Amino acid sequence: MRRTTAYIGLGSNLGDPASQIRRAVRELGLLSGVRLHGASSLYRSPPMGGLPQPDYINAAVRVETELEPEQLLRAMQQIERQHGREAVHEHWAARTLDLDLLLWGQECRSGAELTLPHPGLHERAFVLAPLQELDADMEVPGRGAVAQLLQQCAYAQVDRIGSCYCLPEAMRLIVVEGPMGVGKTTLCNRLAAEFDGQLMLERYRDNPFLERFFEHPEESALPVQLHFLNSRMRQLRQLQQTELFRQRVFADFMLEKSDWFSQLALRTDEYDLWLSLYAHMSVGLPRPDLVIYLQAPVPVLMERIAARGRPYERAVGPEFLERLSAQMVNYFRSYQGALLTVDASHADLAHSRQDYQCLLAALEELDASGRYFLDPAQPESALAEMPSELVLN
Ligand code: PH2
Ligand code: MG
Ligand code: MG
Repeated sequence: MRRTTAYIGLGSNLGDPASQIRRAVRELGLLSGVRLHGASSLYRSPPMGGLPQPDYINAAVRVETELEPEQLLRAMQQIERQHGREAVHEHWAARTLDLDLLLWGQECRSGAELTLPHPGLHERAFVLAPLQELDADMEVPGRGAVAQLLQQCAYAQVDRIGSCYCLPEAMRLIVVEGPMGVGKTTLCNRLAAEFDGQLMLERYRDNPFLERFFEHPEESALPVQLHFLNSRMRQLRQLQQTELFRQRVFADFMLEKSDWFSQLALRTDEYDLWLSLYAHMSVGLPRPDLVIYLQAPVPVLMERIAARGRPYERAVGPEFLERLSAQMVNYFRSYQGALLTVDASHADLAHSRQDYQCLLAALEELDASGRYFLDPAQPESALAEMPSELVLN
């Protein structure tokens, strides 16, 4: 079956525009012969066209479709009708939902029912900005690069107001965990930008004992672990004292990380000392509302570590990574709390918009106590409840 990449613009300025758009995005993804590959953020702009009416919320989606342009258009019109849009309305009047077929492959045509690319596309920032977000290098057939069109645009006023995806309100502290090399920090950064959250990142470079550790591991293991523990706890305390989660927080570590590493790195007598400090210092620190646990096999981790070339990571060998991974698997097997285990061995959450989008869609579905499993590289397999007897990795 031939598949074509198409882009659809969404707009609304009546009722609750943001939720209309979000709902329509889901509905487009459920059309048969259509697969959702990406949704832009939501953008607000003043109404173009001169009629006095509320501001618009706009977005765009990228789909892969087996449908011909006319078929896709009819399916889109069906969704518009389901959203209470009247079939006949004043030109450019306010509307609950407007779906425009912007691009269908490289198709260029002009007709009464359908013109491709969409005739207004190249001069409207509220269309170009979401398109550029979906594909920064996009070329609009017959018009040129989307980035340049956006710069030249007359209707320039458009503001990103937030993600097209919603996180459950109660999820204030979201932790991305996983072994070194799996992509925690990158994902964390991406999520914080997506949801306008605050970042809380591990400060491993500040650990003055780390350098010596690689030369004399026996001597420096304890101070290394104590420094990490102290630094992680301070960050969590600070969070608790100052912001108290006014903003959502995305962290690339959880406190237990200290324990996983200490168990591996310390002698038994050292670990006992470390543990007794840990046990009473960790009381009362904020707990994650959700842990996104990224997994990948050790060879994949080694490859990614080699590619990013951080010296302290390079010193870590495959045996250590095996043991660390096993430690985490063991910990999360009996973890109490919302947990999304993500198979990151084939998915590229840092670069693939589609894989990342698959994760965002999954996040919307979570509830506060569930255990879930997701493989973004298998888009057909939706979010699954985690089997109770799961063998991870
Ligand atoms: N759509 C219109 C008319 N005017 N203005 C903005 N800002 N956004 C729209 O989507 C829009 C509009 C007719 O489809
Ligand atoms: Mg329109
Ligand atoms: Mg329209």
